[in-house]
Amino acid sequence: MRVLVTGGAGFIGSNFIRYCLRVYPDWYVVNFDKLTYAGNLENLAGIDEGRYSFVRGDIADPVAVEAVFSQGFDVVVNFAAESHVDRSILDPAPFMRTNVLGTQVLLDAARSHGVVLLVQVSTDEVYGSLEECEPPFTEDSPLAPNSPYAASKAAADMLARAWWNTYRVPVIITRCCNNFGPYQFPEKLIPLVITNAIQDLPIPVYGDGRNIRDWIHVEDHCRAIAAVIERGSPGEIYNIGAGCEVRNIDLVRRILLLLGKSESLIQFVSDRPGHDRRYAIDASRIRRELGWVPTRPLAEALPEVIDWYVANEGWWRRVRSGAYRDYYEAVYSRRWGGGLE
Ligand code: NAD
Ligand code: TDX
Repeated sequence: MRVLVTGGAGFIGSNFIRYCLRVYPDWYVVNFDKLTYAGNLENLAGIDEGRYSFVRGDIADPVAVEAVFSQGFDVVVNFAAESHVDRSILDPAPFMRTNVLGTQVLLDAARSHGVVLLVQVSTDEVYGSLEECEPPFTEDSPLAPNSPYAASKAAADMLARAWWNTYRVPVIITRCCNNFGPYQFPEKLIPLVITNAIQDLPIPVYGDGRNIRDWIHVEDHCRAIAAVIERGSPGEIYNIGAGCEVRNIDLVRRILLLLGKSESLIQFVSDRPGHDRRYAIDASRIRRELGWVPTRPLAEALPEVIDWYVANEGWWRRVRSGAYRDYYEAVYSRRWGGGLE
């Protein structure tokens, strides 16, 4: 099977590519990525290139998308996005271009090339925020996005719905909760806390720290997307979650404890504007219909993920210092010509 993965140089996309090449010996994967600040080819270093290749390009550029689609694919998985809520508050424009316009360009290409399936990787944030007493989000919960990021992802979901209903483009939307695992860009909470704590730097906790997130190991998310590809129904939406709800402050304290660091590193800072209080996902549909179950709960997997960041200090130090851009330059210009923006 030929699979086009967009955004495969980011956190979840790179884990998905590694997972697919390991588990499916008959899958051939092309990674189409713009290499924004979040795209890091080092995330895929050492990968066997017999069944994998990289194409640099922008999902919002119809000419580049047409060129890559003309290679011919059965399945497209769209991970490409601007993904950080704080950045969307500072500057929403790139979120609209990539997350909304980019999805439209991919849907049009999927339509004209007749792909078998397009998986639109969405997020629980499209449902907005829950009170502590409310039940978790189901696929039927109303969309109520609160940040520019969440609004752009909800808009993309609406496009996917419309392209299915109008043109019968075979699209499936997945909505996953907060991921953790190796290769996560250290602007996100868990790798930020781990890498700051290792360096004895202050750890910023927004507001009162009592916001709740529902955490899933990235490999469980990847297995869920693979299950959707193999057994999902076009036109459907599948929530993905592992049922591991934790308050931010409790998570930060647990990481500090596991690293043997002092809680005095914690600094409460001003809250994120429009900060969603709680996310929680009801994943019973994907469990029931596709037989998927999460296997790496936060409590068990967190120590191992912390160990990964401890063992891969060179990786995150190059990301934090910006030196990973040099790796791009060296690899990119040697192999594909041209430089970075
Ligand atoms: P990430 O920011 O780590 O990676 C995004 C990747 O997309 C990068 O490699 C980047 O270079 C690429 N990209 C950005 N704009 C592009 C464009 N215009 N054209 C081509 N490539 C482009 O993000 P992530 O955390 O891996 O998230 C992947 C997807 O999963 C996103 O769609 C996100 O909304 C969704 N998601 C993430 C989480 C999470 O907890 N991280 C949870 C649920 C859903
Ligand atoms: O420094 C911080 N301090 C802090 O208290 C950071 C970066 C975050 N936080 C809080 C904000 C959130 O309540 O931690 C929580 C998690 O924050 P992020 O890691 O930025 O994730 P979140 O905003 O929940 O969004 C993530 O999950 C859903 C991903 O970034 C999205 O791409 C995904 O769709």
